[in-house]
Amino acid sequence: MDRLSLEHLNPSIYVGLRLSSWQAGTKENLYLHSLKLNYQQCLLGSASSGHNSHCQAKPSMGQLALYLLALRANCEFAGSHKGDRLVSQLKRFLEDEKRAIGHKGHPHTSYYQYGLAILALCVHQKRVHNNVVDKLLYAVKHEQHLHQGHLSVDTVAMAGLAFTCLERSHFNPSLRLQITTAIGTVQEKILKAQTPEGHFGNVYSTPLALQMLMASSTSYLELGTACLKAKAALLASLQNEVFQNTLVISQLLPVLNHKTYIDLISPDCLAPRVMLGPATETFSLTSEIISVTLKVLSIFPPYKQSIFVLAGSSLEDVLKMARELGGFTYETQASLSGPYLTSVMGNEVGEREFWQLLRDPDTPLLQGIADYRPKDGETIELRLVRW
Ligand code: B12
Repeated sequence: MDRLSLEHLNPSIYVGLRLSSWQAGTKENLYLHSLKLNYQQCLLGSASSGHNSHCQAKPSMGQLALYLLALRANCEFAGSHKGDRLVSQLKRFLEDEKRAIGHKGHPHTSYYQYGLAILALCVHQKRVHNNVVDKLLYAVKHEQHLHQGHLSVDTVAMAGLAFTCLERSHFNPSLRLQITTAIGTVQEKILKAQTPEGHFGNVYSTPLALQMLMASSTSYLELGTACLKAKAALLASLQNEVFQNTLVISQLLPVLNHKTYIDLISPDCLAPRVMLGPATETFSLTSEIISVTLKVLSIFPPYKQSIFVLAGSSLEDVLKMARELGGFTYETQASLSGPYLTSVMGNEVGEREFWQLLRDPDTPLLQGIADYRPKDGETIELRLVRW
């Protein structure tokens, strides 16, 4: 929360904190204030101040949706003139995405952001057309449209949260039956994705999956054991310091407080929360040198190089070192999850392509370049793939 530049402002952090059992006093108000300034300026073109030059990129549909969730987390409705314009913008985004799905078979952004946008409008008691909801219903039913044929637990969980809000709010009454069926389908898919350790999908999709199950379950008995097992697995992961990324932590905090995004329909802003102490940073100083092999086979000629870095360095440190040594270049883009790798050796990603991070032989990493810390002797591959 100390980082108030637009690059780091993250509405998801505010939502997570407000739905947790912790509070950050005046810092929280300042953070929401900065969110409002930045999002209004960048999205409404700031007619009052006449410039929006510090907005590097306009917030995406999903970012606008998260901003609206942040307002609800503070018990505000987007009722003012400015709020109404933001709601209209989000509805327009959704309409465009609906058309993209019609033409290309998938949205420009992702079904994750599509679900998030429906959820955000819903908690603000704003309705969307049946045909917008219909596209998400279809995608959940025919899952291959969601994620390269694989089930993305995060994406179905987000869709499930959106459906649960619509059902609770009695919106889209003519789709009621389909919405209820879809909620059941999502629950089933999440439960089926439970790993032997108890995670739904992987450790980082478990917080959203649990939110979905907790919010939608009518009979706690039926979901009880699976949820308990998942919670135990999460607590174990917490002890092992697996949660480093602020965005995933922000999705986890509500769950630890028995809350979900559905609570934003009527949030309890007076619930007592415990004041957070000052942040303590732990540094592990070491002078041990490790070797990490970096390889890129998606280009010609292929690149393969051993890089020497201090033990405990992140993959981003390895990439920086490789660049310093020469013969390797890369670019990143700031996102709510941290730096996202967009280009390697001048090869920018095209539409629905991404630079996948893998550990040899063929294991996709579960963390981004800033969070993943390779071990001595590891080989990391950067691979340009379609999704
Ligand atoms: C959609 C999605 C993708 C899409 C993004 C493309 C697109 N046009 O949407 C694809 C399939 C390409 C993708 C790739 C990756 N993803 Co992803 N992704 C998601 C998902 C489902 C939603 C993100 C989103 O839209 N958020 C909402 C919008 C409003 O926020 P945003 O910041 O503006 O969104 C952008 C970033 O999230 C970025 N992005 C997507 N994934 C990741 C991962 C990291 C580490 C970073 C820094 C950025 C990033 O793409 C979004 C669109 O521009 C999340 C699920 C979740 N629980 O958050 C996982 C999630 C964020 N991804 C994850 C991972 C691990 C990855 C990869 C590192 C996998 C890999 N081994 O290569 C790569 C990124 C590699 C890189 N180049 O840096 C993890 C991160 C866990 C963690 N500890 O931080 C999550 C939580 C999924 C999970 N449960 O494992 N992802």
